[in-house]
Amino acid sequence: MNSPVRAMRAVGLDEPLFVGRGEGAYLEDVDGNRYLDWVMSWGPLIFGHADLETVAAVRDAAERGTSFGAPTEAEVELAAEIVDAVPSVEKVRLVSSGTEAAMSAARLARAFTARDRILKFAGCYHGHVDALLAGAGSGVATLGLPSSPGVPPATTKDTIVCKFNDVDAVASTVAEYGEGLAAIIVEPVAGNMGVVPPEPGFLEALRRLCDASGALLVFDEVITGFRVARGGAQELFDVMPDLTILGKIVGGGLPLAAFGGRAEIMDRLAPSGDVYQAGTLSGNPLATAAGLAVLRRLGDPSVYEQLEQRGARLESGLAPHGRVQRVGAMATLFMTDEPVRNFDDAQRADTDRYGALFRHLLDRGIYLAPSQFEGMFVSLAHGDEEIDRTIQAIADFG
Ligand code: KE4
Repeated sequence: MNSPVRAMRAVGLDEPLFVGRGEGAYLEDVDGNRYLDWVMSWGPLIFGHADLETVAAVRDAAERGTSFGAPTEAEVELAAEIVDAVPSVEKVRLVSSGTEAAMSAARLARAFTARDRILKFAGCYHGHVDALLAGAGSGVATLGLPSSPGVPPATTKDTIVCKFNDVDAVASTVAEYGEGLAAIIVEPVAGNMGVVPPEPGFLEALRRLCDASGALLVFDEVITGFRVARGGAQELFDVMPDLTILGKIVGGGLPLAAFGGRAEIMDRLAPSGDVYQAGTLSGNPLATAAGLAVLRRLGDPSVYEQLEQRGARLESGLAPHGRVQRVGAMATLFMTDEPVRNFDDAQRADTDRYGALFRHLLDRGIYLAPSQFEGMFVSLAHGDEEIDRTIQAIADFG
């Protein structure tokens, strides 16, 4: 079990799915059972499982070698695709996971501002970086307490945790710590407490507060990047961060993530600058081949028109069965009738009922995220048939 959420304990199972293969919107487990997949590897597979162009590109790349530890043209081409797509990104560094991208972006922000404090939001997840595995305390804005054993308090003492969508909490935190604040890091559309959109003005307020305090605004677009729009949430909401973290779709399902932003910030990275960051498999040729095979097709505007149509169809079908929250091709059906504006709200959802829904659907060959606090990831492989079948099965749950 190489990542906890896969264990399916959050939905009351002690035997997780073991997958044999994927194809389009479907998974097949090792016993030959077929499932309609709404997890889609947690977001990377915008064209579905075993997408023919991606598989062919990876196969071709593998025949030329799997890793060189030296620059390749594909890395430059993928960087160019990212710079072309993501409005605020002038330069980008490729890494191997979202965690590595977040860790590196945090270090870069601290170096660039010569400050240590980082403000994050309860319920937002940026990978298992020690400094960002900080849970919220009881206060409006609390100094981060380690949210896992093995994270020394010293590494989270400079992490401040605020409530998502709470502009006043952020403003008071900036007022108190402004001089020492290196960055505000946020999922511009939260996906790790279930899908929680930013309330109108929230992202703009973060931008203003960063400008006023000299802190950098970091958008963690690992999920939203290339999903809610080709240019991610920063394009959709027209709010420009100083640094952007990308993952999932950018690697086409292979281990590739990235962080990027203004050239004056990115130039601080070694070898051009003095901020150390490195990786044996950074820009790996198989991963860049997969990323390019995907990103090169996202310039077609019909991609996002289709994703929006399918997302809207799913949302309207789910609406009678709980609180649906959606942005583009990411959605969550919360087991509550109340709006979910932050992690406290999300935790009031009936997770037992969600677990019962998960098991009901799994028995009917439909694989929902094995946690209430995750999303449904619509892909271009999910057609009306898949959507309508899912809606009917949820209606049958009652
Ligand atoms: P990875 O290190 O797992 O590649 O990325 C970490 C990460 C960073 N930022 C955001 C917004 C993320 O959602 C993630 C990882 N997402 C989870 C699921 N929401 C990955 C699934 C898992 O942990 O197994």
